[in-house]
Amino acid sequence: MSTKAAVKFGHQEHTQFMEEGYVRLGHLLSNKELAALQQRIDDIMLGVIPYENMRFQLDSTTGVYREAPPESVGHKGATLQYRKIMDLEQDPLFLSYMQHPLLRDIARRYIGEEVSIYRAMFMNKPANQGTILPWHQDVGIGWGLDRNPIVTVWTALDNATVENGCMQIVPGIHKHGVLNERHFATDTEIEKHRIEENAINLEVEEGEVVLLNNLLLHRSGVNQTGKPRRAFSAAYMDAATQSVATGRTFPVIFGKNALKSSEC
Ligand SMILES: O=C(O)CCC(=O)C(=O)O
Repeated sequence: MSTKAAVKFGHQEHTQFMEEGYVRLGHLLSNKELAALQQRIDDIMLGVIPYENMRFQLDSTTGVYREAPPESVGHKGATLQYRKIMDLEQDPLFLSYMQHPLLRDIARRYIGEEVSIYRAMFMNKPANQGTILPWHQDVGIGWGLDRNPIVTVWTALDNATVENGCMQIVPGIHKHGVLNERHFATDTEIEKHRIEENAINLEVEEGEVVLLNNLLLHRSGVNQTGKPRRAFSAAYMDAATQSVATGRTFPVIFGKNALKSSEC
């Protein structure tokens, strides 16, 4: 895929990623490529492009995380009210994006030659809806992996603002390691690390790509606007990473047995 701007990952980006646990990479996609991904995800939600083996979760109607319907394999009906869709590596357009040369360079730098993907995930805040996602890190026993991934690539498919439920992050918190093995931070941990005082809003433009350390604490709120806030997030990890429960490995994105978008 071609790039809209000269995006690079050099010393400055590496240093910010190390020090703050995140770095804004700019726009990797041309307007046309972004429009194609936006259209594709809507087509998947509406069942125009059917994927029965992906995991789908409808959004909550209350905004409360624990009240969102369960996520399970299979389409749940033609609607734009999805909260989450996983396993998007099955789609050639998303797979091709995940295999962007810059993302390959970043994966090579932090992970190595053989790289798999834990969850190629659409994260949606439907218009005037959305679910509060509490403070959490993308690591720990709750993730069920035999090692913690380090690198997540989060891409805004729409402008993300405070009004529509952009992510909030706590720069530098990754240096404290795993705060809670069960995924969500407790009130005590939030207080101890002065999370609310140190949090910043990650407002970004559509198409912007953010590299996140999986140890970076983040959260997001509801969407109070009449338009969706769509995003795509994928955790890149060592292809040897296994599920603790089943021993299975995950779809390979770079390396010897990497998926090919033409085969999907
Ligand atoms: O997009 C969001 O609101 C949150 C995304 C997230 O938690 C993730 O990518 O790990």
